[in-house]
Amino acid sequence: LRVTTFGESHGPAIGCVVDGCPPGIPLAPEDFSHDLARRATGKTRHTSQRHEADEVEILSGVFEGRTTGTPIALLVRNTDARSKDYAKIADQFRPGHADYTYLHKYGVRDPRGGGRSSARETTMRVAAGVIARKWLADRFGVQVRACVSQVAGLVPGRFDWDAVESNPFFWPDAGQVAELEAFMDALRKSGDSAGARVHVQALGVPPGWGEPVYGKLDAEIAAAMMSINAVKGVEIGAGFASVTQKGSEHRDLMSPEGFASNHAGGILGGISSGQPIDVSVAFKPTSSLRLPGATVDRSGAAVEVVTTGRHDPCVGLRAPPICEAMLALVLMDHALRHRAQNADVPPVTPKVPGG
Ligand code: EPS
Repeated sequence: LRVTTFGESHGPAIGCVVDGCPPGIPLAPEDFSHDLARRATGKTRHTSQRHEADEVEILSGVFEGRTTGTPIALLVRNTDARSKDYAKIADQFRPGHADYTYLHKYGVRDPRGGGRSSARETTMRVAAGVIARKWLADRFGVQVRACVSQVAGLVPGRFDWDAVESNPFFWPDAGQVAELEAFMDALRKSGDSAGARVHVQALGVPPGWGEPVYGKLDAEIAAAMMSINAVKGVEIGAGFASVTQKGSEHRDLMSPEGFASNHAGGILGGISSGQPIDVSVAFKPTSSLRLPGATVDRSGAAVEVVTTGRHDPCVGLRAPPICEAMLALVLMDHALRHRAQNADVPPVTPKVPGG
């Protein structure tokens, strides 16, 4: 499975191509609405106030409501881009923003907006992910879900997956929503931004998906998460906490009833173990701030930059659907590869713990 996106935040449209998808999957434009709405801006006062319709047009790869096996091209037209705020900073670099490195790479500055470094690009990752989620659920019963598990220093007091979709923060503790609202209101008023952590999980992944050395499942999940704008860290299972664990604590004991813990995050030796796949993703505080900051302009002169416009004070709050999509896409890719390599392999013994 190969996925690429195209388009800029302030261009006429954004889109993606999903190539290598099996034929016969039912697919209609309305299948995308739910996940795109979960990711969208402008739904609450806590996100960017840009209002995009985010309507998906299927340009290819689908005939009479089913995928044909040919490349699937999806298009979303930009309907609410506003470039005037960017004109003011067209010759300046935002500290902590990719506009500096993009210019060094390409020698071209697109002054219309965030371009491909804008979170707008993630719309099409979510759209592509819809296809993978559908296929994984129908074929294998695999479910992918995510929540925000930290905002700045705030962590959930309790972890209830049922609470996640009923508040604007994808937050697993309904009792803390008022506190988060107050935090976000104060943050927005201050002109500053905050980081966040997203926990993304896949349930029902059978054991055996992945690769043992090159293209390990965890390596490809980490690469996929790291390719999302604003991501600065990825952990699988216990992640960095494994540094201070003893082997006797970290190992997940097994019995005929199943695994006693999941510090491995569902992946052993680059291959799924059959346990839930647990991934934690760190989103940096966004760099487009109303607070003045020291920087340089294109000529190298010292200037002070102030970013106005419609930006997210905490872009991680919109990230759970994006992380779900990336995890689903990597899993679908590995499921297809596994099927190709193991078509003739008889059922596995020993029995899977808990299976
Ligand atoms: C973003 C800045 C704003 C946001 C955008 C993310 O867009 P722009 O300045 O490019 O118009 O509204 O998010 C979206 C438009 C979206 O659909 O996610 C940024 O700086 O990342």
